Amino acid sequence: MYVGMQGDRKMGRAWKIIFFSLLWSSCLALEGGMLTPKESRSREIKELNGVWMFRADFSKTRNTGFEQRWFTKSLSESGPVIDMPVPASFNDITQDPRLRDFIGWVWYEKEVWVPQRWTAVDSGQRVVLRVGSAHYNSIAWVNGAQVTQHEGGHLPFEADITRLVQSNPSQPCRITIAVNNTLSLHTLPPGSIQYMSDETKYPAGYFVQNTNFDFFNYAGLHRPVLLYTTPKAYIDDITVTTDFADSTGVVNYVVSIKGSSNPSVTVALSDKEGSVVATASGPAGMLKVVDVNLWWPYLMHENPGYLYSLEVHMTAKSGSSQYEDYYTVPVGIRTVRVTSHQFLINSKPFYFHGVNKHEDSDIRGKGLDWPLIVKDFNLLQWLGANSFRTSHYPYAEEILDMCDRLGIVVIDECPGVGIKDIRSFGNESLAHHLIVMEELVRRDKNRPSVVMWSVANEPNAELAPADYYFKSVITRTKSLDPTRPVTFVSNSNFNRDKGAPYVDVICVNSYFSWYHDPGHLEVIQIQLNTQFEDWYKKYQKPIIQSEYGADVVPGLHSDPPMMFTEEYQKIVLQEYHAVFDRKRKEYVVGELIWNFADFMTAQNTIRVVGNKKGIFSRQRQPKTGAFILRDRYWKLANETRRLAARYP
Ligand code: GCB
Repeated sequence: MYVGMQGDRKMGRAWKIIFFSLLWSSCLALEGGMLTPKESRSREIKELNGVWMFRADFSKTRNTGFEQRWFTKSLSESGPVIDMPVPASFNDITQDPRLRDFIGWVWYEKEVWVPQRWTAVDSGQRVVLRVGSAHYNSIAWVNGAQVTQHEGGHLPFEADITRLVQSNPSQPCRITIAVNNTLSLHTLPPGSIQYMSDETKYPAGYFVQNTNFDFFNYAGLHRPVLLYTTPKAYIDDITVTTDFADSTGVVNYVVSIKGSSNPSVTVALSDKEGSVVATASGPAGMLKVVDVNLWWPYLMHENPGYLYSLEVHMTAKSGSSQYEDYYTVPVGIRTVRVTSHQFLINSKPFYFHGVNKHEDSDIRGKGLDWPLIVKDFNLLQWLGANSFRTSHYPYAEEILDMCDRLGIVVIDECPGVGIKDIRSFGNESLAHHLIVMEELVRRDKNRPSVVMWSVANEPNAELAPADYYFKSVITRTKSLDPTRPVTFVSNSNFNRDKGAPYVDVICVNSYFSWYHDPGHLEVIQIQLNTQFEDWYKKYQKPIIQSEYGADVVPGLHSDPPMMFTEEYQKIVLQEYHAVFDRKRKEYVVGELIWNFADFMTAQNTIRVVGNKKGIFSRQRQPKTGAFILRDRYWKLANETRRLAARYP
């Protein structure tokens, strides 16, 4: 194989990446990996989705469940229970407004038979309980014994429950999960409880939860809960980084094994047709792929989202037992790089023409729902969107799997939204933010669709402590993953933003003619132009317009346009687009509409049953803005492809 001069240099870079990957796996503070549960020759899964027993602890202290130890026996024995679907938010399932707006501990329980072949003491299996996400604080018990606790929604957690299920194989296994949606100044997102002590106005003990973010604080078991097995010695984590030189692809891998001190590891990379294209042995190494099919974004190539499969095979001996484990990870071979004015994927300029989303829908709230997921990807493809930001928290792994396969590019955002209070910039908050970034990187590090991490949305970045705070979070994220750029999304003044010096790409939100100069469409172009010039002159970094838009109550019309009508949103979009078209020739590298679809918020005077800035309604029907964007995105896609063809 001939790689050539430039290629040799790139191979040097590849070894550097292996080194970083090793460093990366060694500097993680979290215990173990968090590989997505998958069936294989050596692994089985049992999904626990469906109807669970449920009770909200309406007691004054919200603490009765712990005082009465509800986890020690069936929930139905300690009081009344209702049916609750999992996955789903609990808020919109019943007709009870107290449950919709509930703050405190809710209790879920499910009894499950664990197959005998898992529970036999000599089965050689581990049994793991996995929760895809639960908002916000969670504690899980199995047969009354606490097995784990986790802080933070949107990211998975798990517990090895082998001993518990093997010690009682003749009984069904009782899984109890308590979830508390109370936010504090040190949670992500932050929030605070306000007690109303004036008894002439409020009932005794009355409190509300205040937040600084614009979406409903849905809670519950939001993503699948499942049991899965691995052999006792098993593949705990895999880290893959990729590169290419000319037509040769490079896949660097690091595998970590648990349960054995001298395992043997082999890896085989297969193409889409299932033919093995490279093999290696050992826990870390480099694979070369001749005539590589790169992973390309949707609409940038006729074959986007090309995925190889890396099958990792481990064998290990422990005493007289022999263990074997298989795990397959999809691999998209691609590079990401940022210059002073471009965002490069596979060395070609990439322009983000996409959306911001929410995990949000009628009835389910933030619960994972396959029909909704597939519908949304159909709409994204119809729209010609090549990207989205996971505003304002990590989305389900199931969604990111689709992005990897379809070539939809992702800015992966952590739940750092609404960090406004100065007390949320102290050490306690920072320590938690670092853990969350580590959990996020650990979960999504191998995904080709993820091209950038976003550590926050619209924090109060002008405060003095924001400097140290963002320097720490961004530096840490870069050390966890040296292969991807890092950003956060700002709405601060360009001159006073203390976090901006540390980001690789400037992401700016603005709502000209909406929150500023409402009703004055004529000021958009001049203000947007000034915004871009200010940021670019100061930082010389590529800029993404990470939010812009206007609320529309579907079906409201007015000409001349008035706020909240379809015509008004249309003109806002067109005025923004005129400026994007000038600036994308210079340093603007993307535009993400706020928002893909209408979504639920807390009730207040500026929201009409939720935020209506969607270009689709909450039920995913298009507003006029969707057609404006569709025309534009398909045109932009053609241009990006033409431009890519011109690039070496
Ligand atoms: C923003 C926020 C987003 C809101 C949006 C709005 O700047 O980042 O969470 O929903 O504005 O519509 O107000």
